[in-house]
Amino acid sequence: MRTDTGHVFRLEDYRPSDYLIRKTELDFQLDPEKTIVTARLTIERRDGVSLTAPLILDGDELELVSLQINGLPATDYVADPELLTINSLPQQSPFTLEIVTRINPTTNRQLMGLYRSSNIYTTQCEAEGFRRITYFLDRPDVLSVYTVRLEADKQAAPILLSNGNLQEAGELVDGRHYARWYDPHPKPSYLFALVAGDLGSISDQFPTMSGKQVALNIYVEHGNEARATYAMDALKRSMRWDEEVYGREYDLDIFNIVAVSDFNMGAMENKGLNIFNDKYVLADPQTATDTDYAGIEAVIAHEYFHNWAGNRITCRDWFQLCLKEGLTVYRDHEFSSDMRSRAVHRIDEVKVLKAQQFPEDGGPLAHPVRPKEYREINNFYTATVYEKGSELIRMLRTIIGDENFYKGLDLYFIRHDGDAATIEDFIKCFEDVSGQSLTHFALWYDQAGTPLVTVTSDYDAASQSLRLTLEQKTEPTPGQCEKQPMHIPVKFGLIGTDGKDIEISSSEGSGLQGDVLHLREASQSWTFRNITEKPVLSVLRDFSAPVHVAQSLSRDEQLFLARHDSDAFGRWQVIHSLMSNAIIANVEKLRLQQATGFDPVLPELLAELAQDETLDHAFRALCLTLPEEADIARDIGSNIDPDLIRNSREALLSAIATHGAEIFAKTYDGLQDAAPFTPDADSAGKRALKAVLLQYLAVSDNDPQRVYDQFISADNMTDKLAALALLAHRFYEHDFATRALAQFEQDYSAVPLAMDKWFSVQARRPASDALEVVQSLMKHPLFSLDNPNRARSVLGAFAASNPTGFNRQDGQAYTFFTQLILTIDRENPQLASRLLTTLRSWKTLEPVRREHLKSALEVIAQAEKLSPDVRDITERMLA
Ligand code: B3K
Ligand code: ZN
Repeated sequence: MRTDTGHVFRLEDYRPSDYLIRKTELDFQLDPEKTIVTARLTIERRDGVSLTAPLILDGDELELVSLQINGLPATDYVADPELLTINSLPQQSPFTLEIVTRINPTTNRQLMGLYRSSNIYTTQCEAEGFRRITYFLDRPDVLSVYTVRLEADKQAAPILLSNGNLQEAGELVDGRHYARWYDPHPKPSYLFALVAGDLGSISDQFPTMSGKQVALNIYVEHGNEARATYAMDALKRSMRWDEEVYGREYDLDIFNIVAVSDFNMGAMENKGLNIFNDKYVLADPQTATDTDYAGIEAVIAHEYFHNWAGNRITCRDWFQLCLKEGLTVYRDHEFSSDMRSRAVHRIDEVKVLKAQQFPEDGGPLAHPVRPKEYREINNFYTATVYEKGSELIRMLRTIIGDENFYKGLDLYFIRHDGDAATIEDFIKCFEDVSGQSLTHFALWYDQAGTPLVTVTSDYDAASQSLRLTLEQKTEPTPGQCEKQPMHIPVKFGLIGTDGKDIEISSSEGSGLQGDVLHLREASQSWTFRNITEKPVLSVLRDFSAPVHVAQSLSRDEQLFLARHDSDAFGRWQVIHSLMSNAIIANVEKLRLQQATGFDPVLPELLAELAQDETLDHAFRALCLTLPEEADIARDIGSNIDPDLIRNSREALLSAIATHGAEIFAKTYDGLQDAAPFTPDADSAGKRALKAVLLQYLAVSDNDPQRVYDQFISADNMTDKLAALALLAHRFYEHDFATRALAQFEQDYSAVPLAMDKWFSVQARRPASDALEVVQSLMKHPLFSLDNPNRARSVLGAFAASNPTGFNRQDGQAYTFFTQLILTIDRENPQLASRLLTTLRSWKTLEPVRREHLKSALEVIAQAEKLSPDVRDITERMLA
């Protein structure tokens, strides 16, 4: 294991490398334990660099076999597993270097570099995995043209893939064969990939906008071919969409995707050879839920869209990660919104942002969208860089308008094609096309924390005017005490008593543009004239900026917005706040041991929404879904007692269920569909509504029969899993729960992605003995810490999605979990540190739990050997 050097990398220290690698020719003699890699590099000394400047190449656990310079053995060098320093180099540039290394793909359990997963050789190089294959200038601003020759046993590895186009393939002696791939597009080492093994595939073709035929292949384990057709369809739709919306055409003859089962994250955008966690490729109605289908569509699109945003234009250094990730998340969100319901998708995006990014921004791991320093770059593939990064692109578009947004992107794609660029380069393109300074907006990239926007309004009936004041404040975050006001675009509307938006054409106070208020100062006011009646204010429509909003609306105003806001997001948000506030009010009562109770207006509103045929099913489902316990904890903010939150949430659930029982049953029955399963958004919306109604009915029935019936009769995984979760969480002592879990296990024991769901459902069971449940799940023959999906399905689900079970007051689950982090860290530091970040909000817990968790984190901090990944997260969390 690589141990921590404590080195801090700083953006301000960036300087270009002394040498460039123009050409990279790689030869792989693939062998499970002893793979020999020969790298022939054409190296150029940059102008002005001293002839005596050493060439320092990165390595990681490498074994050097030989080294030649211009065809002669090198003598003046120092090689250790982490670094190759060559002191004497030819004066003449360019020169060639031939480096031979030996690596062991089988023992590589970090899943970085070249490794074996189910007998398939595969790679993961972003961010710094290429240095585990050969010594290299392993940094994104060194772009090189790659030729890759792969050689392997033909029976064990009939398929040999790398980036670019296939140049040549053939048979060799002793049952071996080879293939040579050439990628004409210069690329950084993190985009290198190879795959070799015995795989099945499906193939298709895509005619590009200029009439070129691109061969498309998706490689999967034999037997899974039919489960890749949805991914293929999503790929073709993504390619067409990128042409139609952004004018971006694919640039190779072939596009390959490979699905592997051991993968640290979702997928990887290697040039022409995307490698995927099979979770984001494989789907059929029996094994994948609607969420899985939507995830496949989004991730296939995301990786494809990187071809321009990331591959053709890459990042100068890893501090600029959001340049490719924020933009690509934005593009995949837009794609999914075009494929599905835009309003529903926007609500889902915001739910994820609030659940993942807000706690990050408000806790010890807060960092700017473009961090200024890091110790381990792998820890910065965060919700802040990705999701908030995408929100920044969205705000940019709101600020400069659609036309300038597309013009600016066109300019960016032309001006920086083939570059390793920075955020400044990107912003400049939009300044150039719009003629507008974006200096103030760009602060969003450098300032961490979620601003709080406080809204106050004052209506004066005599002068028929409304004065609106917005104030902003951002709390200090680690390393950033002083915060400056940001440029916050706030979409808004004024709604009249008839429920319609009042037209606003002008205001006193600068920064009104259409329906957007541009808040730039700490405090700004606007006065609107000719407002003939007191309007209800709808602010931050469409969630136009990633901020918290504080606004005191009366209960009647909230109910009015819940019924009349023309902005679907605004409507959902206000319903969500009504629910959250009701639960929080009861938490306080429970804390003081006072009697609880709910105002019946909320249950009435939800019953009304459930049967409102003018609203689409998915939207109704979102409105009827109570905030999660973690959402409520975030709204409370401190002194969190997860048991009180759960009890209070259950009480509201029960009040809604009782009040709406009849309507919910009627609506649920009306949704029973005889048509065969299709994964489209409309049908998925119906299933989502059915699932939330079934939850209320399970509570009001207080009997599992209806749920069990759905479990048995379901013809798809979405309906089946919704029922299984209700049985396992609400009726776990009932025979139906035992039977359903056993049936599921029997039916799906050969389908790992479905078994992940079975493990996860049980790890999320909200009960006092959840820890024991988790411990027994880990003894199951199909459990393994080596497979990241499986480890996450139990440990990730337990820590992140079982607030009462995980936060038991004696702290035992914390000790258990942190010990496992240490175990996992020895094999797979990225998985360990990712799991550890689920504890990022530990400081918001009530004192007893907080102290237990602190002690558990301190045990990690004191461990003798820690990876840089886990050391960094632990120390930042404890700081
Ligand atoms: N770029 C990869 C993520 C790599 C993570 C490295 N620790 C996937 C993506 O964002 O598309
Ligand atoms: Zn990405």
